[in-house]
Amino acid sequence: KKRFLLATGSASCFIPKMSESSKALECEGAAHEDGRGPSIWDTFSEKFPEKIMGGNNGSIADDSYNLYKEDVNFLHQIGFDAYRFSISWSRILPCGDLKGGINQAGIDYYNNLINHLLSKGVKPYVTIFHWDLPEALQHTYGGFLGAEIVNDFRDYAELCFQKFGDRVKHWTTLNEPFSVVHNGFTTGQEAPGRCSSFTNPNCTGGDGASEPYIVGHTSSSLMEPPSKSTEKMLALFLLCFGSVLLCFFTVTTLETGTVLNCDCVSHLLLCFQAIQKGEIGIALNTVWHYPYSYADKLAAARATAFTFDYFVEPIVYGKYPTEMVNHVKDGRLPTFTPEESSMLKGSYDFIGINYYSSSYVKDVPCATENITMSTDACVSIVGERNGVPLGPTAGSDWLLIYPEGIRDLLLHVKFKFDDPVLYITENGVDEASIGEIFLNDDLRIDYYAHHLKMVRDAILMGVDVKGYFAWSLMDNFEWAEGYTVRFGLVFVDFEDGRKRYLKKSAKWFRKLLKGEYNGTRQKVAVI
Ligand code: GBH
Repeated sequence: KKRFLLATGSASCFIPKMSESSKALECEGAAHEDGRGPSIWDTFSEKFPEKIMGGNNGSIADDSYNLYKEDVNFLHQIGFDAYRFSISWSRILPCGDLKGGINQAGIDYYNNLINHLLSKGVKPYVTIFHWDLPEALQHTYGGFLGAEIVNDFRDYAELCFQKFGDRVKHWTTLNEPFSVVHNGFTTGQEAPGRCSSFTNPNCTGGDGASEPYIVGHTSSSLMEPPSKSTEKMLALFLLCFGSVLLCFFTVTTLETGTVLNCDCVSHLLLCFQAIQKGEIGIALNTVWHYPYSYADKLAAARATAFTFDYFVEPIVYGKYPTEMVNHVKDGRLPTFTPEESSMLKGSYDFIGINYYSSSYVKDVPCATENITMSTDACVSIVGERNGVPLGPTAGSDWLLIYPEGIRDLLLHVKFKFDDPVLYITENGVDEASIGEIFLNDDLRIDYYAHHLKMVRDAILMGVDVKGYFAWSLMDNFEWAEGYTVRFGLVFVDFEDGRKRYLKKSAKWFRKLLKGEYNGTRQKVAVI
C-alpha cells in the first residue's frame, strides 16, 4: 500500500499531505459580489438573527473572495501541501440550476484560486457541497426534501468537473450530511432551520421526525444498469446525503482510450471522472461515543450508528445500520431498492473523517411521545462521569478535547467498514474570541500534537489514513456561533479589514512540517 511514513533520517513524518481546510461560506464572504445568488445561510441569518451568536452573518467572513492570494501565501509559508475548500454552489449557479445560468465571474474566481494554489505547489481538495445550498432550490422545492435536488446536484457537480476537473483531482461530494440532517432539519439550529414545533417554538416548518430521514435518503432517479459486457464498470456516486447514487456509468475500454460509453442521463459527469482520473469521496462527522458504563455498550454503538454509520453503511454495504432499522420501525426510515443498494455499494474512493470531540453515552428508555430523530436512538449523550469531564472544554461548549477518540473512530471505520481509504478531512479546536488579537494559542498546539499522535497510532495499527487536514487555516464565520469562536491557525481581525496574523500554532506547524521537531519526539509526540 502507498503509505506515508516518509522516512526522513532518524524520524519520519507520518503525514502525507499536511493540509488546511476552509469552505466557501465560512471564508469566502463577498456574498453579494459579482453575481452570486443567495444561499440558505444568507436567508437563514437574515430570518433568524437570534440563532446566530452576535446576530452576525457570513456576508464578508474572511473576504477570501478578494484576499485569496494572501490565504494561499499563508499555506505556502506554513508548508502545507494541500488545501481543502468548498465551492459555493450559488456563486457559479446563482439560481442553483442550469436554467438560471452560469455565473462566469464565479467560475473565474475558482479558476484563479486553483491556479494560484497549483503555482505554489498546493493541491486543491475540493468539496462540492458544504451546506450553502442555493436559496432558490430551497424555495422552489424544499432543497434536500425534494426529488428535484438529484438532477440539480448532478448538473452542478458536472459543471464543477467540467470546469475544474482538469486540475482538481480530489473531490468530496458532501460535507457532513449528518450535520445538515440534525441541525438543519431536527433541531433547526442551522439552515434551513426546520424542526418540530414542540422542540422549538420558533420553528417555522418541519417536523424533526420524518424530514430528517428524507433528507438523509433523498431519492434518486435510477438509471439503466450498466451492461454486463463492459470491461470496467464504475458506479459513480454523487451521493445525495450518503444515501443515493445518482447515476451509473459505464466506461468501456478506458485503458485503450477508445470508447467512452456513458449511457445514463448525465453521463458526461462520469466521463469526466473517468478521463480526469480523480478520486472522490464524502466527508462524515461524529463525536466518538464511549459507553458510560458497561451496561451502556450497545447504546454507545447505537449512537454511532445514528450519526456516522448512517452514511457509511449504505455506501459500503448498501443498507442502513441494523440499529437504525430496529429503532425506527414506523416507516420514517426509507429503504433502498436492490438497484439503489447495488449502486451504492463501493461508490467511493475514500471516506473523509471530521473529528473534534468525544462523549459518553447512556442507555435511556425510548421516548413514546414528541418523537424526533434525536430521540430515536434512545440514548443520552453526556460529557462527564461521576462529575469528572471526559476532557477539557474548548471555546465551543460542544467540543470536549479527547484525543483518543480520533484513534478509536478510525479503528471503528477500519474494522466495521472493510478497511477503506481514509482522510482526516477536519480536525481542530477553537478558543473563544476575546475581542482582541490573541496569537499565543498553546491549547491548539497541544490539541494537534496529541491528535496527530493518535492518528499515527491508528496508522501503526493498520488504518489506511492517506492524509490529514487541520481545521482551519483561518478564523472564520463559525455558522451558528458567528464570530464568537476561532478555529484558525491564522488570526483574522474582523474589526480591521480582515487583516491576518500567524498564530503560534501556525509556526508550530511550520516547524513540524520542516522536520524540526525530529529530535524532540517525546515533547511534541508526533514525529
Ligand atoms: C464542522 O462540523 C464543520 O464541518 C465545519 O464547517 C465547522 O467549521 C467545524 O465543524 C467547527 O465547528 O451547538 O451543540 O448543537 C463539526 C460538527 C456540528 C459540531 C454542529 C458542532 C453544533 C453543536 N459540528 N455542532 S450544538
